[in-house]
Amino acid sequence: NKNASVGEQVEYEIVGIDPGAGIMGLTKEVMSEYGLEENWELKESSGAAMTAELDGAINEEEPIIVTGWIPHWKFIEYDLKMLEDPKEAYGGKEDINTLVRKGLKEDMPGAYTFFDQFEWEPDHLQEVMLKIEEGQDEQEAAKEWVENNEDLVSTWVEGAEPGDGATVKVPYVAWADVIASSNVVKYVMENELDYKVELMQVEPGPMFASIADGSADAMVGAWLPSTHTDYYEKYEDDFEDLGVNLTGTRNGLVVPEYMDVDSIEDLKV
Ligand code: PBE
Repeated sequence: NKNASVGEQVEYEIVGIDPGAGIMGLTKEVMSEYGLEENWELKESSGAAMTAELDGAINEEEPIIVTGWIPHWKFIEYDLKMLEDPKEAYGGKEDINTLVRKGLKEDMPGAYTFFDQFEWEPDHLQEVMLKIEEGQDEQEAAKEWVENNEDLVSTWVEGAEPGDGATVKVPYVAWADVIASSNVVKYVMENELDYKVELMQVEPGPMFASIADGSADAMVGAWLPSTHTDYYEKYEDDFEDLGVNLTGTRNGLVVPEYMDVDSIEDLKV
């Protein structure tokens, strides 16, 4: 029914992802800032289930609202828009930082140098995400991207001592962006620096906790300053922040282009 409000069309449901994701907490705050907390519901799901639901809706040209973030392959695959957020309740543009455990510099100086120098652009990350989404093996996708971007990659490994086969543990959450970046890190460290990289798939809390307690070595998916504030502040004294590895991320509510809505404010009516 085209005359129904957006809320009625989607039954007042926003399709979210896993409950520990920063975007879930942010979305709850956004809902209360825009006065949506009474009528609307944020459904828990997962990154993969959310994109599957989006895909199903788009195939039927049905209305849907999901939590979304940039960079993400879904913006290449579909015609989507991120709703305007005039109150900047999602925090606007953010960065992704690299966090390492204390003592990494002394124990594995080459790995530390690599992580310190690792930095790329949203378009790069999006290319790798799309290859993986299209079904390419994660390490194959990383390999292909690295081979096409040797100049940039050489700046990451420059001056880094090889690891003589030492193992570096990298925790990651199964969000498309973190899967892609962690796999690129693994490919480069293993093929250009003689490290062995163990990727450990975990929940968001343990991703931060394992760096703080030293049971893992480095993570490349800390979204700051808004998305992961709570985790960051909780463990801040117990890790080393190596700074930005990518700049220009965004969180928001995302709908297909064919929906007649442009701003989060329009959800109120
Ligand atoms: N994300 C992607 C994560 C950070 C990386 C936006 C889904 C989150 O919400 O915590």
